[in-house]
Amino acid sequence: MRVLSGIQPTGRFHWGNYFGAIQQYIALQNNEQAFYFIANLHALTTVRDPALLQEYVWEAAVDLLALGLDPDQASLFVQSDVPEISELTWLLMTVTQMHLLEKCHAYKDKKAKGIAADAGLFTYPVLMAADIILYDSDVVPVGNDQVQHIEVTRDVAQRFNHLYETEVFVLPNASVLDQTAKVPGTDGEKMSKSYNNTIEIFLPEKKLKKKINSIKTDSKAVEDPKDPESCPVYALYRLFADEQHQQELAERYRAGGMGYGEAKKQVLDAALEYFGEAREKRLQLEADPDYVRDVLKAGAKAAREKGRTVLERARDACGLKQFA
Ligand code: AQP
Repeated sequence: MRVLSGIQPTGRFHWGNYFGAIQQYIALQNNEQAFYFIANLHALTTVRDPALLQEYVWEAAVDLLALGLDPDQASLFVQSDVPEISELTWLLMTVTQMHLLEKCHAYKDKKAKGIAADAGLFTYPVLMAADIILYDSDVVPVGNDQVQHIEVTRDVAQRFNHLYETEVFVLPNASVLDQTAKVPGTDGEKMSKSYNNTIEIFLPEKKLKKKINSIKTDSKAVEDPKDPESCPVYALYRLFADEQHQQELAERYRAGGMGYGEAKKQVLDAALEYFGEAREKRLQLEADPDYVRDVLKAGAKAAREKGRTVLERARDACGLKQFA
């Protein structure tokens, strides 16, 4: 089974990215082949500062390695280091029907929130389809918000196969973890960089505490019984705690006598412990930039090797004969 996923360097990674996607990257990395990439071409639609984009790409690579991505098992690379992706995007663009893109909710939601939509944002699912198809990917680990885009990928790949009467592209499937497919942010809505409600994984402890304290709750007094199921603090605690600890906290919610401040403190302690090892690993990686660079180079080489074969198949299928 071939696994692939990408993550945008549009800021530092947050708990939603980790529990929705990165956690799966690590769990699936020992498959036949696993490709994980930092989606800097996608990020161009939101990050317009070149120095900042480079910084985010670098931090993304260090974060992923610190969180457990193992370059001996999976290839980690930067999207723009595989130029084949842009050519395949164009080939796919020519078979993508407008109505498929018009109904994509990521685009519709951002537009509804007043975020300016350019052609890059509108056609993002086609670039994403190319990202996936270029490596004959079978499985794409993602959070809930990306499932629709995988459906678009399947539709586009199928249409290409149908139009050119060949099984040139593999049809991928999304892999989604039910429990963490939509991690809530500090306001209870989906945690998302563009909604300004994220809790970043590697925030320094003081800032992390401040962020966790900003999670919105209702105004029930300390002595009141509370409902864990409708509380974002509890939802976030569940990410880190085992079944028994989850139940203990839920009982304390229902019994009353515990304020939200105390529950938030439990989230903080659990998060610090959960990511403790990754924080230490990150410090080591920061001190060894050559290692990180070598990982990205080797990852891009492996990705290009595979990508070239698939692009060749696509070029042949649609009649792009090479003369030079
Ligand atoms: N809240 C979330 N819960 C579960 N999974 C999530 N993902 C993102 N937010 C959540 C998953 O993380 C992967 C990488 O995300 P991305 O950065 O490529 O795209 P994104 O969904 O656009 O992330 P953001 O924070 O929501 O960024 P903006 O605001 O720029 O759109 C994906 O697999 C995604 O599902």
